Amino acid sequence: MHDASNQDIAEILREIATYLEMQDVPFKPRAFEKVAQTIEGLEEEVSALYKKGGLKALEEIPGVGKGIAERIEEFLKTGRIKDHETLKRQVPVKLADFAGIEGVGPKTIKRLYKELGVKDRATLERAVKAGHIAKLAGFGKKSEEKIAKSLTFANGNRRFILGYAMPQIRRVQARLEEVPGAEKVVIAGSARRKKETIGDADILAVAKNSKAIMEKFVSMPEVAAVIAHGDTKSSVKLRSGLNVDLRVVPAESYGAALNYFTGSKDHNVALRKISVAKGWKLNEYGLFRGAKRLAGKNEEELYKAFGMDYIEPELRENTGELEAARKHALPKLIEYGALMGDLQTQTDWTDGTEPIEAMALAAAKAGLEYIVITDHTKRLAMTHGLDEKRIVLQWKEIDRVQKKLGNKIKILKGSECDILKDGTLDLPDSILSKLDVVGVSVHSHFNLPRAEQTARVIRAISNPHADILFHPTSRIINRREPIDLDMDEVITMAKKTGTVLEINSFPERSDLKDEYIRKCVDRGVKLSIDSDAHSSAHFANLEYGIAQARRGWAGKKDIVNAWPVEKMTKFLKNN
Ligand code: DGT
Ligand code: CA
Ligand code: CA
Ligand code: ZN
Repeated sequence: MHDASNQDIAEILREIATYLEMQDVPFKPRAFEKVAQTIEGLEEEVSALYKKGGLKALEEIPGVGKGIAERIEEFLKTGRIKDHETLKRQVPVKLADFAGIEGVGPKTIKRLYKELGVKDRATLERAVKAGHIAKLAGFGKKSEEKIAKSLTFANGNRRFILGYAMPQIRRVQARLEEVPGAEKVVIAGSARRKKETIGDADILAVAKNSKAIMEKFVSMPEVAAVIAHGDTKSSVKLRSGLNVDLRVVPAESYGAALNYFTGSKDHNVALRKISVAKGWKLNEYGLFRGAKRLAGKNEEELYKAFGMDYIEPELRENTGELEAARKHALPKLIEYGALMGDLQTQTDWTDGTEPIEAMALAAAKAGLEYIVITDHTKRLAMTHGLDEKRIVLQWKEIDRVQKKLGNKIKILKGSECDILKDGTLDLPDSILSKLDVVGVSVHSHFNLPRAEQTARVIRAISNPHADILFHPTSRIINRREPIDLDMDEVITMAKKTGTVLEINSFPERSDLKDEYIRKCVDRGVKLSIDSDAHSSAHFANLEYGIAQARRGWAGKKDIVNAWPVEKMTKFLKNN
C-alpha cells in the first residue's frame, strides 16, 4: 500500500471540494474543505491511524462521516478516488496551478475553462497576456491585473523544508560524483548552512571535464525541466519542484567559490567590507592584494587570511560570527552524531507505527544509548492517548522489553502529556511523579491570544513534574503558524523552573527555531534535541535537530541528551 501523506489526502479532498463547488452542490464542498483542513493540522499520519484502526479510526477524525471516510480509505488503498476522477472529467483543469491566485475561485476556474480553454498555469498566463480575461462578461482590466500580479507572486514564493529537500540534493550530489573526472562535488547555499527552509539548492563542483558533469546534471531522471545549460553553470527543476543550480569552478578558486556560494549573502557582504577596508579584493575567484592571490584554495585559509578562526556554515548569517571569529571566541558547536539519547518517541501504543521493542532497537542502531518512550495522553483520543490505567500497563511492557534487550539500550518511561486549555496537565501528579521524563506539549487551542497562551504554557512548565516543553511553539512549517507566545517570558520561566526546552527534529516542525535556541543558550536554559519519531525511520531526522541547534550556537553543554543518562536525569526536575 502506498503511504499517502496527510498533505496528499488533504489535497485530493480539497480538489473534490473545488469540483463540487463548480457544480453548485450545496453544503458538501464545505464538509470536504473542513476535513482537508483538519487532516492538514493533524499530529498523526492518517495512513498510520488507518493501518491500526481501519475505517472506524478514520471516522473518529472530526468532521469525517462514513462517506468521506470511505473515500479516504479508497485513496489509501488505491491511490485514487473514483468520484474525484468523475468530477475532474467534467472540468479537466490542473487545480493545483490555480491555488493561491487571487480572485480565481472554483466558479471562475470553470468559466475560464469553458469560455477560454484555460487549463493550467501556462494557458492562464497566455490568456492574461492576450487580454482575453478583461473581455469576459463580469471581468475587467482590474480583475485581469489582479490575476497577473498573483501569478508572478505564486511563481517564486515556495520554500522547501530542509529535511525533505536534503535527501534529494544528496542524491543529485551522488550522481554527479560518479562522473569521471569529478574531483569535488559539494552542497553550498542555504542547504549547507542548514537553514530550516531553502529557496533552491546550490551545488559546486571541481571537475576535469565540466561539459561531462553538466551533461549528466541536465539528463538525470529526476529532472523535470532544464532552466539553463552552460559549460560552467546550469540550472534544473526537479520533479519535486525543487530548483538546483550547479556551478563548476577551477580548483584554485574552490575555497573562495564555496565561500561565496555558501553565503549567506549578508555574511558575504560583511566579509567583503572587511576586505575592502584592508585594501584587498574578495570575490568568488579568491582573495587578492593587487595581483597577488592571498587565499582561495580552501575556506580555512580564506578565514585565516583575515585573522579569523574557521566559521562553520550554520553560523554564517552575519549575526556576530565574524567578530567572534576574529576574537577567537566562536562557540564549540554540538557535533553531528553527538547525541546519546532521544527524549521524545512514540510507539504503537498511540500514534506511532511500531512496538516499543522495535523503536528501542532502531534507536540503538542509530547510535543512541538511551530512549524515552513518550506516548500521547488521553485528551488526544484520536491517537488512543494513554490514560492512568494504560500507562501503568505500558510500564510493565517497558520493563519486559528492557529485560529482553539487556544493555543494548536503556529505555526510560516518559509521556508526551497534553497541556489542557487552562495550562493544567492531562495526567495526574500521582502518575507524572513516577515517570523518568515528562514532556508537556500543546496540541489544541492553537489560537488563544498571546497573554492567555503564554500563561497557559507557563502554568504547564511550572508543574514540578514537567521536565521538558516539547515542540514549544507547535508550528508546522508552511501549514500552521506558531502559537502566539511571549518567548522571552517562557524562556525566563524555563530558567527559573529548570525546564528543558525541546528542539524538535521533525523536518516540518524544527521547533524551537534558531533564534530562540540562541536566546536559550545566552540565558543558560538547557535544551534537548529529539526525533519525535513515530517510526524507526524517523531517527534519521535527528540530524536536522542538531543542525538547528548549531544554527542557534548551541554546544554539548547546552543539550541535555548529549549527556550520559545519569547526568541527564539528574538535571531534570524532581529527581
Ligand atoms: P535560498 O536559496 O533562498 O534558501 O538562499 P541561498 O543563501 O542559498 O541563496 P541563493 O541560492 O540565492 O544564492 C546562493 C549563495 O550565493 C548565497 O547564499 C550567497 C551567494 N549570492 C547570491 N547572490 C548574491 C549577491 O548578490 N551578493 C553576494 N555577496 N552573494 C550572493
Ligand atoms: Ca539556494
Ligand atoms: Ca541558487
Ligand atoms: Zn506533539
